[in-house]
Amino acid sequence: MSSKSIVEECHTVKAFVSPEYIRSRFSKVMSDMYKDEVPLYGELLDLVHDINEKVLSDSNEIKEQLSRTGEVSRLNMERHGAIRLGKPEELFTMRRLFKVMGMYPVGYYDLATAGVPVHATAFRAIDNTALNQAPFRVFTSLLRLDLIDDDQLRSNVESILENRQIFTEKALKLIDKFEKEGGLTIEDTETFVREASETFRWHESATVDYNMYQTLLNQHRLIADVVAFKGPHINHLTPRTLDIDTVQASMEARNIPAKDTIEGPPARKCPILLRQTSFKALTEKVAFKNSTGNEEMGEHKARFGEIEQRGVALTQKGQDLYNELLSKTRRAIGGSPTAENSTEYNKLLKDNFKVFPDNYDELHSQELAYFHYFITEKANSLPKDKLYTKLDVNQLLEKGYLIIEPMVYEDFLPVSAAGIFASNLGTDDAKRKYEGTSNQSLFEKDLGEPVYRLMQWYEDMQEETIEKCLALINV
Ligand code: OOG
Ligand code: NI
Repeated sequence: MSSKSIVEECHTVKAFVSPEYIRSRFSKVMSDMYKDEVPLYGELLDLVHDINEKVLSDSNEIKEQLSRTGEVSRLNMERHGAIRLGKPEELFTMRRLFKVMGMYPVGYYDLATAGVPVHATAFRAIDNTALNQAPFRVFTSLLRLDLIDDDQLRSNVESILENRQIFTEKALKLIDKFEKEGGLTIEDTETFVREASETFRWHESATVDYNMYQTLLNQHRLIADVVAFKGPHINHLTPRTLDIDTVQASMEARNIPAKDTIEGPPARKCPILLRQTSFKALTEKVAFKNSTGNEEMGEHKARFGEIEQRGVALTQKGQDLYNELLSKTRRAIGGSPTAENSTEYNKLLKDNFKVFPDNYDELHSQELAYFHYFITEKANSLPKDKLYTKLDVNQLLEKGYLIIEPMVYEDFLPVSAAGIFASNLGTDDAKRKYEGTSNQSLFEKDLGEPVYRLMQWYEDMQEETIEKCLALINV
C-alpha cells in the first residue's frame, strides 16, 4: 500500500467510541432517569453506597479480593435493570440495540413453570475486562402469547401490540448506522443514548381503556403491565451491595417497604451465586382512555427497586447442589416463602445449606465453584527447566506459586427471578401454573440468534486465567 492511500484512509476513518463507553453512558442516563421517576430508588442507592464503603473499610480481605479481580472499580457503577417485551420483533430489535452497547444475550430463563408467562435472557458484556469497565446488564423477558388460554383475549392482545413501535426513528437509524459502519462517533453516541432511553421511559397514560386493562389484569398482572402501555418501561434497577442483610435491615428501619425474604442462598462467609431483595412496587396513577375520548384515572403497580449481593459462580456440580438444597427447603414449607413463614424459611434454608462447603479452598478442591488464577511473587523462583502444564496447576497452588480468587456470578437465577416478579405482582398471580414446556428454540428464533451458553462462559473464563498463568510461568 502506498503512503498516499494510508493518508487518504486516515481521513476517512471515523473515531468510534468503545461499546464500553456507550454502555456506561447509557447506564448513567438510565439511573438518572429512574432516580427522577422513582425517588425511593435514589434513597436505596445512597444506602447501598454507604454500606459498601463500610464493608470495604472494615475488611481488608474483601477489598484486596475485589481489587485483584478488578471488581472494586466497578462497584459504584454496577447495576442491572429489567424490561418486559410484548412481541417477537421487539426482542429482535432489542438485541440489535444492545449490541451497539456491547451487550449480548447470555442464558435462557423459563419462568412459566413458576407462574409467570414469560421467557427471558440477560443482555450483558461477555468479556471480563469489558465487564469490569461497564457491568450494566438488562434482564429482558418476552411475553409468551402461546400461554394465554383465552382465544379472544389472545387475539385482542395481538392486535393491541401489532402497531406498537417501542423504538424511536432516530434510535433505529443509529442502530442501522452502527451495523453498517461498525461503530458510533461521540456525537452519535449522545443521540443514541438519549433516543434509546426513550424506549424505557415511564408513561402516565395507558394505550387501552380501563375495561381492557381490567381484563388484562385479570388474566395476569404482568400481561397488563406489558400490553397496556406504550413501551417497556424499565421496571427496576438494582445496585450491587457487599452486605445485603444490613441493607435489608436498614430498609426496614427507614420504612422502605422491603420484600419479606431475601431470594437465593442463605448468608455465608463465602457468598455463592446471587442474593436479592427489593422494595415493593409503587402504586402509580395512570390515565386510561375511555370510549368518549375522555381520560379516566386509575392506578398501576409495576415499578420497584432491588438490591443484590453477588458471590462466586458455581460449576454444574455446585449448581445442582444449590438447586437440590433450595428445592428441599421450599418443599418443606410448601412452596414459595410468605410473610408468615419467612423466619422459619430462613432458618431451614441455613440448616439445609450447612452441607454446602463454606470456604474457598474446599469449593475449589471439590470443583463446586469457578475461580480466577493469579501467579504470586514466589513464581519467579520456579526452576526454568520444566514446561508447566494444566496437570501441574493444583500442585502450583498448594505450594503457593499460584493463588485463586472467586469468579463472581454475573447472571441471574430463575427461581429468584420468579420470586422477584411474584413479590411485585401479588400472590394470586404467583400461584398460577402454566402448562407447556419451555421453548428456547422459539425464543432464539425471535431473538434472531442463539443465546450464549451460561456455564460454558465461566468454564472458558477460568480456562483463560489458567492459560495466562502458565504462559507467565513458562516464559
Ligand atoms: C424481572 C425479574 C428478574 C432479577 O433480578 O432476577 C430480575 C422482572 O420483574 O421483570 O430482574
Ligand atoms: Ni432484577
